[in-house]
Amino acid sequence: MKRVAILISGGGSNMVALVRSMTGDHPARPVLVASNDPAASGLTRARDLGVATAAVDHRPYGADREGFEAALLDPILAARPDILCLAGFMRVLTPDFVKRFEGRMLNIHPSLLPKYPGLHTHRRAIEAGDTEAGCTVHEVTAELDAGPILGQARVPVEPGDSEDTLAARVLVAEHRLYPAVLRRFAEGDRRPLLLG
Ligand code: NHR
Ligand code: GAR
Repeated sequence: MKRVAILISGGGSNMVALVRSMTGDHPARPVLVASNDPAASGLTRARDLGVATAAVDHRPYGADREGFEAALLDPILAARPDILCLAGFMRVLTPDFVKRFEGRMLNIHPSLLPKYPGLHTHRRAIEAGDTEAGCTVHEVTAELDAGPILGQARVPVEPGDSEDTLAARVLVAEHRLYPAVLRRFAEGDRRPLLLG
């Protein structure tokens, strides 16, 4: 059985989708949900689902990303994860942190990479006049949102979409895509999964 730790920063709806998927004949189980924000509502949702949680506030560390990551690493290493899933995790990770989990760390990003790495993806898609948007699960490498693609799901951009309406439609696709990719990844299958 693979052990999965999930890093969040906010509401954790992707985390909930991942945790709920890991039952029965699934090859993995959730062992930890950790957040850089002690107030993240996803932590409460994780506890309600019976998953251990940890919080390390990044703010006292200021520009000291290594210090923050060293503190975050303590509960992660104690949980002995085989796989680390970023799910709405909002802190860029240093190359040293990424190296520790090389080939074992996934992220879900709310765009059809390689389009729109980084932040404000929905605004950028609408401003560009795109008729299609979506989400990508990729392996995390030192370079932001640039690791090997493990899966993508597409959704239409509707006329009159705002950032919020598009984000909500993409989020529904995220909840389908991420559990499907994690299951395959835990089984050792890294071929890209293309949905919708
Ligand atoms: N770290 C590495 N090295 N590589 C990746 O691919 C990563 C990563 C850390 C997070 C998620 C990512 C996304 O899916 C992710 C992928 C945060 C930022 C960011 O600029 C950018 C991309 C992602 C997550 N964060 C600001 C920072 O200074 C803070 C922004 C905020 O708090 O709102 O870290 O989009
Ligand atoms: C999701 O849309 C995720 O793709 C995005 O934040 C949302 C988190 O929602 N991630 C990023 O923007 C990473 N920079 P959730 O907390 O409900 O899963």
